Amino acid sequence: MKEKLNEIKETAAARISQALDLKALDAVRVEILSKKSELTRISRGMGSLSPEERPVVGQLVNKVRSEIEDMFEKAASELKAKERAARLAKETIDVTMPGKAPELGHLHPMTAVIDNIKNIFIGMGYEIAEGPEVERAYYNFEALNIPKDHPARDEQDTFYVEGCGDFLLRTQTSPMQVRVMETGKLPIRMIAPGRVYRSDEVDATHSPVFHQLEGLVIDKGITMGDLKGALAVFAKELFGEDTKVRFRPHHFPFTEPSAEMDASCFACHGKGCRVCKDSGWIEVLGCGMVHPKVLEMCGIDSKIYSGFAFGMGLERVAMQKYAISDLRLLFENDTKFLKQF
Ligand code: 2NL
Repeated sequence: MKEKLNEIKETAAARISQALDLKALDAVRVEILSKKSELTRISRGMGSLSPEERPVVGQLVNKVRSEIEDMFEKAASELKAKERAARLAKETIDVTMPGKAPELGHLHPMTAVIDNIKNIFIGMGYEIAEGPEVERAYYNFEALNIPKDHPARDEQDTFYVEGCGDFLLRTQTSPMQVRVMETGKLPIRMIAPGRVYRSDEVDATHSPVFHQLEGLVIDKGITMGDLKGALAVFAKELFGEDTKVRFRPHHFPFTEPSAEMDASCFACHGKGCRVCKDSGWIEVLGCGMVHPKVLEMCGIDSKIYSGFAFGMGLERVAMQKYAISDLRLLFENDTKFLKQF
């Protein structure tokens, strides 16, 4: 019996040492220790032994079983350690490998210019008013002293909402200023930036959709001097401290008198270059004193209040600032172009 048990123990040791992984070891465990194994069979057969033999053999069987179980435990922990070491070796990360740099985005040049101009006027105490791009024809034209037969309406004739002649895509941002004047809250110091629409063919300087920014200041005693002062400060903030401005007489239906403002060229400081087309000046905006008729139509007493207004095309400002020669580049969203800014 003793030899038999020794043989079982040796077989177990040999089979365990052959198991190369935990799964194989489990299979060996079933073979050696399960209910159908030889060892179990010996334990079961103890009933046929004499009362003297029984405790001796029982002790021996239990000792062998416990020794075999210890061997399994030891082998299992060795195999576990081996498998873990192998997994760690396989999962090693080479921290010296070059990484994948994430692509960083940035503001579109139009957004950058709009933010820049908004911030200049916020700094001077102006409020920002934004409103509908589908507008009442009355706010877009009549309230701005552009009646039905006015020639300016041809130039700006635009996209009307079908079957609803009273609504159109706004051709300028002035309707927003009319809306603010109509609220009756005075004084007013505001800018209205946003998209506007004209029925223009696309070329290097035209687009049926573009951005405008208009400003309006209304209070008692506002004069052309206030207009010139405010816009000269704006030009310095936008183009640089040494920027000079000049005003040329002009005509707009909604202002009287009206003017256009040029700024000395920020690129060549007036000497003449590609940016200013050799003139030394760049055209920046249109402006004027708000027409008394416009004030009255918006419910403001023109004998007590006066004001100035101005408007500029923002694509043009962006093109000048970044020396872009074709407006279409600002709309095409070609990342090869946009990456430069
Ligand atoms: C330009 C010129 C201008 C205005 C816009 C305005 C608005 C109201 C009353 C009076 Cl509600 N004026 N806006 C005034 C003068 C010029 O824009 O060349 N824009 C691109």
